[in-house]
Amino acid sequence: MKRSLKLILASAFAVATVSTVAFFALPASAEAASFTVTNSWSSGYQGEVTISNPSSSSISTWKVELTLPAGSTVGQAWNATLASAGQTFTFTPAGWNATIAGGASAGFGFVVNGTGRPTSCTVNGQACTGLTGSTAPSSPASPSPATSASPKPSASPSATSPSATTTSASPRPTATSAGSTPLAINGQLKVCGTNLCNAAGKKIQLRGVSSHGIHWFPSCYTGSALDALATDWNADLFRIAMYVQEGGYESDPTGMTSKVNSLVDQAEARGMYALIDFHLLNPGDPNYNLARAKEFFAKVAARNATKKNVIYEIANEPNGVSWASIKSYAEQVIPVIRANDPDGIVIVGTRGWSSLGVSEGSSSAEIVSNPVNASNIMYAFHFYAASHKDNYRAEVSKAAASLPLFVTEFGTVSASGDGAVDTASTNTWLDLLDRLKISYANWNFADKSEGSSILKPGACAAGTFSGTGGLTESGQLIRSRIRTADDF
Ligand code: IDC
Repeated sequence: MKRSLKLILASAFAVATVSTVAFFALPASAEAASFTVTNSWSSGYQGEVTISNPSSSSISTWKVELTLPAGSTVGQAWNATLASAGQTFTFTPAGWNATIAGGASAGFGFVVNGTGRPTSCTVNGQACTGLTGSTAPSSPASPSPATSASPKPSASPSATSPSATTTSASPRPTATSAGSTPLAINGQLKVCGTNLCNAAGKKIQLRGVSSHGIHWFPSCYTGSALDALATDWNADLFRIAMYVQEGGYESDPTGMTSKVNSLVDQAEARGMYALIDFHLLNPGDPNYNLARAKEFFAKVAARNATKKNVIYEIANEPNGVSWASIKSYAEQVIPVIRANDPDGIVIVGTRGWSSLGVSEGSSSAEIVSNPVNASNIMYAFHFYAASHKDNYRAEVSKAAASLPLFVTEFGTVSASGDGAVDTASTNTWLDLLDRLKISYANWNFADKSEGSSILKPGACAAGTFSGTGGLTESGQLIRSRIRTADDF
């Protein structure tokens, strides 16, 4: 089966090349593709294919074919056009990503309904890497918290960075003379036009980090961790990622609510803003959790109503669901918050994993033409620097002219949360966000062994939070960006 499929693909490819001149100059093996599973759950999974062009000349189009075992189908794709014949799913360019420059890469993603992994994956007839070869369902992705057996990083600061003692003792470098905390300087925030403004009406940007799932990494969210974020990192913002599924709120509403409240207090005591993240992910339709969201937000909004440091993020990453459904969810949850905490800013997740719709083939236009009917709200945008590049940046630049945006989560790595740090793309992104004064929180402040972790495995148990000794490559990059002076 596999062999004959390849033969068919090879001849299809030969036909396709007739009209694509740039292909003629290429060796047959110029394109390479890798398949990865970026998320999985009991009834399906999310995959990504990255197509690389290691040659020095550009290629003008591409075609990826995936074969899935019976019982599994591709439900949707983004950044690609999907066609299917039987169990073979063909992905061709979305329109804007056909050309891949020499040395560059392009990628697309998709959701599989069913747990069978591809039995074959080819790009322009060449086999992809990264196939598991197994059709067995993988267990749902879940992190394993670091144990005390994990290797402990050295506590000594690196030669190129100031030591923890020096940095935590130095005054916070702000643009004001107060030498005070972000919260003391800015007070109750509000949305002004397409920006975030402080109590005095000045446009500001908050920069900080997101926790990982707070139920998985309690030793990463201690008083000394938050001290380091406030005084060594000069972070303005701490996002409290409360998973709803995967053992989170759904399993322990009372315990999770009190963990969130305690972290709100800890951030407030250090003068940082706290972003309460209702971290829904799978299922991607927020309405699945509507009753839980109303119950949770009624409680946290009432409890924290008089605080000035709380921002509410009501839906981490809606996916596989229309903007109309997300908007309907938002218009039911926001009144619950407003009834309890009238002046708290609410951030609404957007379609396609908070990609403003781009990752599901849509765009911010669907929000601009049909915004959430509420005031003092912002819209979430998420990116992972190694996966989401120029076309996403272009969308953010365009959307920022009409919509108040908040990057409540981003990673320096691929959308899987793992892999290599893409320093160039991260810096390009953060330069753009700085220029547009868009606030951001980096995923993630935890010490799991994955590329997006800020802390090295074992750093939380060891309490190595200040300085750079306990930081991963991603952590060092993010700390260096966040600790520069704010423009408050
Ligand atoms: C990832 C974590 C990983 C965990 C997985 C499932 O990094 O350790 O096993 O979730 O819970 C998101 C999500 C965020 C993901 C992250 C990386 O908001 O929960 O975290 N990501 O995949 N959206 C895009 C990427």
